[in-house]
Amino acid sequence: MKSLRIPPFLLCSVLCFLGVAGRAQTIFDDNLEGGPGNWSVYSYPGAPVCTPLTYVSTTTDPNGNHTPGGAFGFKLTRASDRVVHDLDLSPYGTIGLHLSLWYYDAMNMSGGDFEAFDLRSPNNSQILGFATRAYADRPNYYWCRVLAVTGYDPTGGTGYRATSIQRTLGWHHLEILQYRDLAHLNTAEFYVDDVLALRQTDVVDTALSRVVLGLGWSGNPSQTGYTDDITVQVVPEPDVFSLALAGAVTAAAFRRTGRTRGRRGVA
Ligand SMILES: [Ca+2]
Repeated sequence: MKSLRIPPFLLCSVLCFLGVAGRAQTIFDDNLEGGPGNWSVYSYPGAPVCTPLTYVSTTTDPNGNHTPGGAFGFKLTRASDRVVHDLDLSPYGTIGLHLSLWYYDAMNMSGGDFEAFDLRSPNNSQILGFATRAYADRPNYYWCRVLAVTGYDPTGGTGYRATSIQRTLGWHHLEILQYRDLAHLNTAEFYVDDVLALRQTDVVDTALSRVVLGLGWSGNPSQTGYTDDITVQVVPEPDVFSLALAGAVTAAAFRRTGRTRGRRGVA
């Protein structure tokens, strides 16, 4: 049996392609060790006036940092605390995003203590987020937020959807994945500590370029958690990559086969 010889340039191209497909591209990464300068206080016409999250260090807040070897993070205190970071997506075209952040849940179960984190469009037409709040019917569970859906909305317009993942004291990894490839155009996934909290498949497809930390609504009494290590990556488009890769491999095989057949024909 003949071994398939792949030209070095093609092998390099395929390996490079696999590398791109297998490694998500990070477009924002903030462990808050360099200060709070990446974040600005949320401001929107008609919205309540917001306040900044408190930049803390472990000298005053032992639970205020998640970064290994680091010392700084954000503390959520007032319910009006809310900051944003706007992403420049112009170099990327149509992409989905993967927001990863760490959240210290202080397990404040008093009514109205409410911490929220989300990815959203700058005009607030779409919001994909997490919330922790002591709702009367699910007092210690995570909630996910999908504001705009193409199907029936059972949330009464708030977008808050219950999960079955219980809150516990301490640091937790919250992740939101927005897919925008054609095969998953309306899909978003939410994970808590690597466990799927919600997969929504009727999400209105919208470019999301704003990261929001904090509730920002003083109708609630407080926020009492911490957040740190906020990262945004481009969501690989598996079908597109797979199709392209399959196409490249098929093309290589076809060229190989074509040459072989040609040689046989000559021989
Ligand atoms: Ca930190």
